[in-house]
Amino acid sequence: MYRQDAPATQTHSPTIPFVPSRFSHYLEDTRSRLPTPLVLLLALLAGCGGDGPSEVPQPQADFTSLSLSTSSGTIYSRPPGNSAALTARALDQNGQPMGGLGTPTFTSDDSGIASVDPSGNVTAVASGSTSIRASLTANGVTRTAAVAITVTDGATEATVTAPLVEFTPRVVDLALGGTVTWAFESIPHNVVFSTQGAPADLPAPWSNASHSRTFPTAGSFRYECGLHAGMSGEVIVR
Ligand SMILES: [Cu+2]
Repeated sequence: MYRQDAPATQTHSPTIPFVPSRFSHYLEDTRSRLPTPLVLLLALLAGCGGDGPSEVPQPQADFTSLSLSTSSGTIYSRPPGNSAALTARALDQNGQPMGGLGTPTFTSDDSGIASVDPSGNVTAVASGSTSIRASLTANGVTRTAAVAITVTDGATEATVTAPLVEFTPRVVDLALGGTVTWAFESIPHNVVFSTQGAPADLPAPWSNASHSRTFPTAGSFRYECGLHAGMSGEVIVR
């Protein structure tokens, strides 16, 4: 009957005006933030004649998000490559950077894996995965961002091939005490280290075979092929 109908219409009626009113409010906001060419022209004309500071209307920027320079990254547990610098930018509703909102705070979910200083410099502590978070409160709102950080010791074993006249990969990242195997195909090559403290050379040219060297000390060890000028590689041991 009548009392049954009334609640049914009332259930819907509050939402119908609610949505358009919010929407039109949003449109109004957007319009006021985006100056039309006419407004800009008027502003320029006003600026020409005026002797005070320019009165170009500033679109209202809302602090909408915090953006980090990367969303994920891998660093090594020991140098080189054991740190990374993160930068955080405040962005407005159009994705444009906003200045003057202050400095974000950085925190590490697990400082036993990676630490972070107040400037956003991340330093590896031990192998594992964690997240570094940035947070900035400005204009009454707090925005956060996170980056997934992996800390790795490097490989304990690596293989370098040379199907043509290039070592592949040219640079090997090796964990301390790790082993590199050079596996050559039909083109003969050799391995002659040019860094002091490197393992013994593999001077005799060989093909269709492989030879290994273990790296017990940390450092960057460069080597060359004595048969092909400019054919060089590097083993970075951490
Ligand atoms: Cu070679």
